[in-house]
Amino acid sequence: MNYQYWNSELETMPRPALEALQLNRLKEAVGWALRTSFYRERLGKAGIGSPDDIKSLADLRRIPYTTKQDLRDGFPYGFLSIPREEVVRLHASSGTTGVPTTIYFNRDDIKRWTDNVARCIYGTGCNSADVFQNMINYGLFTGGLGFHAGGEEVGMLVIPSGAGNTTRQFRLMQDFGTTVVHATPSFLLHVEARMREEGVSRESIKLRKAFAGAEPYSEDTRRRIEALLHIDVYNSYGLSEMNGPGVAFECQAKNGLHLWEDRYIGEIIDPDTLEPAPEGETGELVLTCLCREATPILRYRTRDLSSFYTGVCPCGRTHRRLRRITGRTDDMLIINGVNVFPSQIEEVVMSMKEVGNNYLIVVEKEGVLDRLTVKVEVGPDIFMDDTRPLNALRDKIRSTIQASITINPRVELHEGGSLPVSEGKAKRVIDNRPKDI
Ligand code: DLL
Repeated sequence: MNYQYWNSELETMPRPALEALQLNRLKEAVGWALRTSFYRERLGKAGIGSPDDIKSLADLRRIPYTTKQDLRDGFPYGFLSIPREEVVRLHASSGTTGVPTTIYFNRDDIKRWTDNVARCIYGTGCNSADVFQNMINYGLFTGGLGFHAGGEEVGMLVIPSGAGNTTRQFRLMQDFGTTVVHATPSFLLHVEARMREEGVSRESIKLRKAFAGAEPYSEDTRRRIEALLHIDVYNSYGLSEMNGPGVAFECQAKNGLHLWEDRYIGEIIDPDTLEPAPEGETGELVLTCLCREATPILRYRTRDLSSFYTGVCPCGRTHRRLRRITGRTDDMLIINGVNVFPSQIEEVVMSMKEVGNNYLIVVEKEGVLDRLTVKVEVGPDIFMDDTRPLNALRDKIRSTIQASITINPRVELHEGGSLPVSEGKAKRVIDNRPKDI
């Protein structure tokens, strides 16, 4: 196989040189972080008052972890390290109780992020001959604009189709000869199913590759999408706190996701002891961002479970490979690519006085897409045979949840005392989605 590199010097850099680069950039990132009062205090307590206190990569472990809660507590501007006037963009992702975490970028941050995504795209064999349809949400979510910019940087013709609108998606593919798409794996399966339903022949589209990410999926699902659409599917991992997509990506060997170690430092820790996990073992991924000045984040606990492959990749890149994410250490759900914390739903439901004491969140597959149902017990003042107030309440719960998490749930109302009560810790979430589709 002819592997192509966006920046061969950086991507195949010998480990000692790569680690020297990481050390320099870590010092720079610590310098950025020390401009915020949050890190001045946190790092100060750990005896780090200047970038020069970082003498080797081993000193990384002296830096305390940063959590999503820390970012929430700092909302909106607590982690901003540059004057507001120098910020050119913000992105945000959901927080546990409605307070989002916000990431700011200056011009150079956007350039570095774009370069990361371009590196990922180019490494799968794409070039300016490709037509790239970006079938993912644009907006505060990082997937849309992140891939859009990366695709343009590679020189592809980018179609900003966004998510949804399934029929229009394959019309666009037919009209413009789309060769590459980006989507969540569940949306890719949905598009394929709709193409079959509507009798769109494979020959009428030129698709040959897809980038799929933003939600967990199995190797079986990858193979299924590849077989159904006759394309190559590449796994794409990222999170808003680390810019969004472009953090780790599969190369053409499709055997693990290269973590771009010149731009991020990755560690795998035991989530209980917070000590490093033994080499090659599964644990929580902790990431340090070396490439964003406006919102520096050091040793971020991603809550994602993964491990590093040992050994080298046949593609020749020296950046270590992460295994497919196998789960999370918190209760965050990813529903059709959208991150949802059960507490966000609880906050809505429990704020309504018409609602009783118990509720249940059910996630299942409907066709290839995820379906969210919220079952809610009504309070004693609501009578189950009086349909008008029931319908009004159902609509109110549905629209308030949608306003909070952007997903439109199915809402079921139940009589007080009829939903299952668990002894001990309440089980509020039932996730019936198969692990392997
Ligand atoms: O999902 C960024 C992204 C956009 C990645 C487009 C890939 C493609 P967030 O909304 O902040 O950012 O969600 C981040 O999604 O911590 C994981 O739990 C999950 N996730 C992202 N990619 C994958 C993947 C974007 N390939 C959270 N496999 C992360 C499994 C993934 N989980």
